[in-house]
Amino acid sequence: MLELYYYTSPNARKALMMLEEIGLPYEVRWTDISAGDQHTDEYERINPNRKIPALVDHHGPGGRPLKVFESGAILLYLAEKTGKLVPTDPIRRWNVIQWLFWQTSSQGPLLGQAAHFVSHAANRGIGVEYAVDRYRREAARLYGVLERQLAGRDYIDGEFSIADIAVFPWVRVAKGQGVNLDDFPNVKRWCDAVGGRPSALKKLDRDEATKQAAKTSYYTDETWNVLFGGKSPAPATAA
Ligand SMILES: N[C@@H](CCC(=O)N[C@@H](CS)C(=O)NCC(=O)O)C(=O)O
Repeated sequence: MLELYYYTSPNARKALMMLEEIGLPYEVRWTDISAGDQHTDEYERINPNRKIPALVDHHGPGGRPLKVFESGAILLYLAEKTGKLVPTDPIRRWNVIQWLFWQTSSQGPLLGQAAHFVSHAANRGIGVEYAVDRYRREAARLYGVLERQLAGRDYIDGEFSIADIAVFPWVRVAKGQGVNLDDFPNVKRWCDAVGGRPSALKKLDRDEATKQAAKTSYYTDETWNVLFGGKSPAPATAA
């Protein structure tokens, strides 16, 4: 059995989409990061970085249980476990892996900062002009990289793979990063194609976990402090 520690955020959505794609049975363990669920001792034993997503495979390699954190590692683990969505040809395999690393080390973190300064901080009246300019520019650069890679290709590696699953959840929220997808026609076409898959998040958005998240007001004073204010609730002590 697979357990996904999940909250509706781009990094966790990658893992959810992958689970839908591969079709193995899984259960969602709702982890409300806006309430500090990631800061318990129990959760730290699953993800030492105290972030979502995390995956527990009770029948991992050799039938042994395995805990996996970091969304990129989760995608690669599930691809290897099932032989799906990562090519076997070594040249193509490494192409997919390098785009996966590009996503986890550049695209995700920098677009996250863009969204933070362009939208989340700005909506709270926190104006940081330099940061907004810097991350807007970097976001435009990253979308340009993706635009060029998608020229003449349906998907990042030609065929749909974990690279697309990693990149998509951040592109579908481009607006909040100050990016207009009309400026990146290849990316827009690709985003529509990925968003139209049966595993797509539009459909997953109807599930119970996501409905719960929609009810949560993400950025009240309290949730802002938990997520960005360095005021995490004190971790519960182990029993
Ligand atoms: N590199 C990590 C990043 C995980 C991450 O930043 N998760 C965010 C949600 S997208 C989170 O758990 N935030 C809660 C917090 O910062 O306390 C991954 O790709 O899994």
